[in-house]
Amino acid sequence: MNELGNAYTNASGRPRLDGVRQSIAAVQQLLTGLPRTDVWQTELAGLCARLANEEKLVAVFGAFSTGKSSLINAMLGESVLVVSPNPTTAAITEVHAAPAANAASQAAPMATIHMKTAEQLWEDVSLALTGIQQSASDLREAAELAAALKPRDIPAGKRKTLTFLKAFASGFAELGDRLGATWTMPAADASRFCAEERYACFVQRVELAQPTARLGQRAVPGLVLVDTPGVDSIHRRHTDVAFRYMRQADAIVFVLYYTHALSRAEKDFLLQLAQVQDVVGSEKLFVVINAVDLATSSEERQAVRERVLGELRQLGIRQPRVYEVSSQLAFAARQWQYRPDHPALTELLRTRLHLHADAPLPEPDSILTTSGLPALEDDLARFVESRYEEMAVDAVRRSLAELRRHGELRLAQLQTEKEQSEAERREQAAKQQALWDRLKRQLDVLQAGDSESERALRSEAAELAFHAGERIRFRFSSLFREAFYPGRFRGPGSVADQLAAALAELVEALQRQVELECRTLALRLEAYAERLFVRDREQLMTALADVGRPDLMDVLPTFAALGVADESYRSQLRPDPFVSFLKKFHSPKAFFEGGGQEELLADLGTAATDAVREELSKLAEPMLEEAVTELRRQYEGMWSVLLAAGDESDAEARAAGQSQLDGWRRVVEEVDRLTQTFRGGEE
Ligand SMILES: Nc1nc2c(ncn2[C@@H]2O[C@H](COP(=O)(O)OP(=O)(O)OP(=O)(O)O)[C@@H](O)[C@H]2O)c(=O)[nH]1
Ligand SMILES: [Mg+2]
Repeated sequence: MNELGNAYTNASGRPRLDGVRQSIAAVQQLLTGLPRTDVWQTELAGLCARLANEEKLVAVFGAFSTGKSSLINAMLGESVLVVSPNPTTAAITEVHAAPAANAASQAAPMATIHMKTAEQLWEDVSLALTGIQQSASDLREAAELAAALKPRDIPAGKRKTLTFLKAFASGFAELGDRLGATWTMPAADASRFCAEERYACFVQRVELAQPTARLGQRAVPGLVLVDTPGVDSIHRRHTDVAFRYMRQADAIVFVLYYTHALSRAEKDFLLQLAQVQDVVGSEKLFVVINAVDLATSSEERQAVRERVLGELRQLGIRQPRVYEVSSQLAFAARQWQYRPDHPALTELLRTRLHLHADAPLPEPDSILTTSGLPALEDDLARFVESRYEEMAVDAVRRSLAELRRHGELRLAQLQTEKEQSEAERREQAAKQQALWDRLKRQLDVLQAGDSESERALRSEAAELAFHAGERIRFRFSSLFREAFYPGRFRGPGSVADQLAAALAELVEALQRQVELECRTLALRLEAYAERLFVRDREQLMTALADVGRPDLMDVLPTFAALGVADESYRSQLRPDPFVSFLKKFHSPKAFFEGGGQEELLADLGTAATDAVREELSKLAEPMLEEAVTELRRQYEGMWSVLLAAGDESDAEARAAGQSQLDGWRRVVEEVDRLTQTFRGGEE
């Protein structure tokens, strides 16, 4: 952490940030009179806005029914989200500490519903149909088809797909014509949009305004708690959404259920998170083992904790933070403070605390501590606030340092211009011309598709795809064993069907791995492209200073995300090419005890790795082309804008030389003064 970050995060924080904001506004004011400072003014205004009201996103993930909604309710101390033993939360629900849009003046808590667009819903529906070997030409036809589906038409492993299609069919008449819409309604009536699948499957996101939302003792300004559907959901869109939150959220809370093992879907989620953290460089995972009230002994609880820690480290999570929590106990303790005579509450508390019917209950605060929730809340609050302040202060510090450097250059430029002889002026002009000629040549090379940056991006993509393939190859044997496990062949049904089901599951697991790796690849490719662009932009700035035109630095655009990391990547891998390998399966006994399993693993492993590599390159190719085109566009933009600006006469700027000199002197002085107060805060 930088020194400045320390100074600002150790203290109470907020009032200091307010002071910083005022000072930045003062610098911004000084810049208004100076030409070509729009970029700086916008940047400083952006910083001020960020300091004033930036959101702090805490996203809660986990498998079905692990207690994600219960945990958020416990944090709120109120029953805001629907909780049930059956799969419940079906749409992303954001609980905003600040009133949601349009709801500010309402007395009752309000909810804003954002519906999926027709395209988004179509993607979900057509994917579900493909999964059961059906197809339709539009949503209406799909709804009719889904309404007529019978459970016996559906393969055994596809029950969730059927549930989804049935929900879609039953909600279509009511909601089909509201796709793409957004509206606000009383939160009390909105729960069906979060928790009833036949409504929720049309919904992209629900925002709830809960002005009292806080983390334990602390009101966290801008706090948003995000409740999500289970990660083992059939909707691949959920995985895309999860990925986006992984990048954007300030903290991720991952909820495990005390009595459940870490499932494949849970591991995939954590694996993806570990890879994202690797690229964005922040460790923001908080793992919660929920329902620890179900522990039968402290040794057992300790063993569960150890196992979870071990698994997390294996998945590449470097500094796992693990919390043992009972959401139910915490929720009951908070409720009990307001309703001390409520018989159901006291009974629940006794059960969860393993107390006899007539035993006295401890104080609510002590129960709350036992629940483990306050420890999580305190750490989360501290983490998101300090992370946010650290980032905000760091951004301010970097902007100011940059502005100061720029001011110095401008002052030097203006001073030189004032004192320059005619001969010197001509010499400068020749240097500038040489730079402009070079830029024109670079632009030609770029447009011919032969630039150094493009070649570098292509070779990086090839390298990344290779490593993605390798990682899946390493994971293959565990994916294989998870699909071809002994229990699978014990039940009723023909061996042929069981084998087909095992293969289908393996191929689905491979699809998920391919998609996971593609998202990571896209993220790494973006990061690489950014490094290229930033490097070249900085070189250009140095060149501009060298030819006496630092004033033009401000027209250089900054890097804009390429967008490839936000796209959906869908693997089309099929079981067909692998079916012939199953002929080697003679009997479960020969398979599991006679070495058949190892043989199939080896053969299938080779074929599957090849198929995976092919699939990866098929998905990565358009991604790369898009990245190349977009990066080229950005280089083009940077160089063209510069060439155009250089052609303008700077006579006007020269004319006002003295007043600009004075103006920039004041800016540099003010920045120095501000930087000085930062330093003062450190002592
Ligand atoms: N014993 C015990 N049960 C809990 C605890 N927290 C949640 N549960 C129960 O677990 C079940 C699932 O809780 P939810 O909060 O709906 O879980 P969820 O993760 O939001 O579930 P989905 O939205 O369906 O993915 C409910 O029956 C809860 O009562 C806890 O701390 N202890
Ligand atoms: Mg839920």
